[in-house]
Amino acid sequence: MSTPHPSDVGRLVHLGIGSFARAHTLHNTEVAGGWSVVAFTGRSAAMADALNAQDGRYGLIVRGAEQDEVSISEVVDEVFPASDVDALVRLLADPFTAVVTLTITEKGYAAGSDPAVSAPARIALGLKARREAGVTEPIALVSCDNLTGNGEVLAKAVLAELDEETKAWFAGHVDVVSSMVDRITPSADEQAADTVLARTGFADSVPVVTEPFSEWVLEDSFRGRRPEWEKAGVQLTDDLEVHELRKLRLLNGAHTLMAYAGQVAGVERVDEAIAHREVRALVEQLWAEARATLPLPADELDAYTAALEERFRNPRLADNLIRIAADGSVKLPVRALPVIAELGGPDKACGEVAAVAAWTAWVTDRVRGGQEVQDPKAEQITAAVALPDHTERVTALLALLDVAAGDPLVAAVATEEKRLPRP
Ligand code: CS2
Repeated sequence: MSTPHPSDVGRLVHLGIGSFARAHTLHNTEVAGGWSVVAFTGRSAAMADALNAQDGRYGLIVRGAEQDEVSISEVVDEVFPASDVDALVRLLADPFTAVVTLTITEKGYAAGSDPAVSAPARIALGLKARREAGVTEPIALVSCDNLTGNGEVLAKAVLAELDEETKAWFAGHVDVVSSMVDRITPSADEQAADTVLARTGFADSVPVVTEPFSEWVLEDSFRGRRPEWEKAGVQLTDDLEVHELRKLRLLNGAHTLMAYAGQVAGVERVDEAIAHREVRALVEQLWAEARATLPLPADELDAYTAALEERFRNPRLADNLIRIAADGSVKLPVRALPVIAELGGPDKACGEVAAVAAWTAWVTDRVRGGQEVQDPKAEQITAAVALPDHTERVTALLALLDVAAGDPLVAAVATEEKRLPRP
């Protein structure tokens, strides 16, 4: 395979090149320097055509509360559509490839055994080819998705697709690394391309808009080569879990609550949701509950939530709630349900219950209003929402989150749904 961006250090293959990866993991890899990067798209192949047409370059607009900083990234050498399984297999069988990073979203880890639609199944084919090629260099698979223990989830998904021989080879040759990634990256607005052109002279069809804040914490478990991400301020740790839980429960948990409660209350963006008196009160409640489950000092948590609030209030970021509302059936079981369980039930976790109730209310409003819900369980959601009885509908929706009909959460959500702020 040709490497238009020659590197004698190593190659990183990225799966799922959306805006987030370009704002965060790939940007950090560029700052670390020296690595060749080849990327694969998510489901839509359009990003491959768009980026290849501009030699992998893209404009990165870092949008602070007062101003934009604009730079051009040149980290990506080549982009393939996800459907090009042969290209991935060739790259993974090449000893020069030492790291695979993934931003395939939460649902990507449960995509099954068909390599055409499942990244874990494609990785399994690549690892088999790597073993058959006799490669002894270790390769690291790094999950960068919002899941607790994302490395373990990835390992399980890949191992489930491996043949016996490659499974036996896996432990000696593959490191699976969990990581916590954070940088709020909205969908780029229509003016973003003009901004890149005006500031840099580069005509970009796929610019990225992101916030100034960026954090990446990785498990320190690489046996092989990896980019020197420390140069970009990335942290390596032996205790990732606390970083993951803090971010998933405080940032993503509040995001999910605002995404649904905000829209139900009639607002469209994160900055509007956090400024909405009643939605904000729910966020405060959720934070108070989630904090109680985190083994961190109070002053650290105070600083973290204060910083979050400032990030959410960024008046120029224009982060639409609809972006965050996608895939609720896979996000709530990670962000809200474990807190409710750890606190001992719904009556101890009103803010978290509100997040779940806001989801049931939002999907109901949306489907009944004739609009789509983007979710891997969209069909089941539509069927549940058709139930006319209030409790039956809530019961059917919560069943999609694996909450049993007799669970006290069902009654709590049915009650809370009626109390949510409305326009
Ligand atoms: C958001 C995340 O889409 C979502 O559900 O909560 O994309 C969030 O913006 C990132 O995790 C921030 O790092």
